[in-house]
Amino acid sequence: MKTRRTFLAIGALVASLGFSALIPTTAHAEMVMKAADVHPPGYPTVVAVENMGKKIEAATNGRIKFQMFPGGVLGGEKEMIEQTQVGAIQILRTSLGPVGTVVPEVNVFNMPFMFRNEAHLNAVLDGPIGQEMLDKISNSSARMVALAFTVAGSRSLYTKKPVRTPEDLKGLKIRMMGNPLFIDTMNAMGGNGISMGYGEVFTALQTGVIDGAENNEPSLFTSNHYTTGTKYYTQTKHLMIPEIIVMSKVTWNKLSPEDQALFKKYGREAQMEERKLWNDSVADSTQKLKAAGVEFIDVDTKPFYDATAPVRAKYGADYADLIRRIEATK
Ligand code: GTR
Repeated sequence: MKTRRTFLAIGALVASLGFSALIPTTAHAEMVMKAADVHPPGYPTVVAVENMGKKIEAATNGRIKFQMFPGGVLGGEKEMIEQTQVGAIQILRTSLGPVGTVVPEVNVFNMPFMFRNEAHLNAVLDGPIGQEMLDKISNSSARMVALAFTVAGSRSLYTKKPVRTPEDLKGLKIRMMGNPLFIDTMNAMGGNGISMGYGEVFTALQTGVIDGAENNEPSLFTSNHYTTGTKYYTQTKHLMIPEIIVMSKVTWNKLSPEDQALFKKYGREAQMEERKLWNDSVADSTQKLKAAGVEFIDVDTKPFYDATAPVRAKYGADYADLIRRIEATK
């Protein structure tokens, strides 16, 4: 009798609130995952993760969905990694740059001039070495499960004065991502590496705290850094750093094996989708940067390659076998 009365009461409440609002679509509670990225809406990585979320939502009948927090609203990459580790962020797309401070082996991918070109990088990421690296991150103490890679082209220098040789970098303060490897890289290339979060670079360029930075075309364009007077974009292509989509291990451990498999499957699809979006985005932002007066300077990269040999020797010392396998990848 009591149950029946409760049932009727709930029925009346449902009717007064509108039917769909209170009727669960499945037997399980809904899980809304916070997904985060430093890049703005529309950026290839943001779109790829959003689409991954839509596929997962469809495959689970709305039981699991993503809520995207783009544009670094949840913090810089270092802070977002920390939040992911404790489970405050569930899905994160981050460069491997700052991950190298947490999982040292990742620094092999972060070394200057490690990959011959983008085709070489893609072959490494899509093959067994890429999978091993994802597993390495997942099995490390980093408390994140690495689901897939995204790509970010190559990073070149942008400065207020033209740079053509390592000598031209002398005395210039260049912002690098937070990882000692990158400071060593810039110092070896001839400049002064300054570690700073992505979100602070615009003001630092504007106020002259730094003289330049380095990044790929879509980042240079969408961050508006080029509007601060850094109109020389020197094609050093010194870093080709992969990125990853990770899930907090706290969240991962709450999922059924079936749901975990869905994340791996749609993560891989996001990897492939982002790559297409990426190529279009590079073409589009290159054209827009040039139209805005940014000068792309072609340089001989050999002096920069030679200058950074000690960095590869230092960070690669413990991983000679892995480096040999990467170099042998066609
Ligand atoms: C971008 C990358 C971001 C972030 C940024 C930076 O190319 O996609 O994840 O690492 O560079 O320089 O901080």
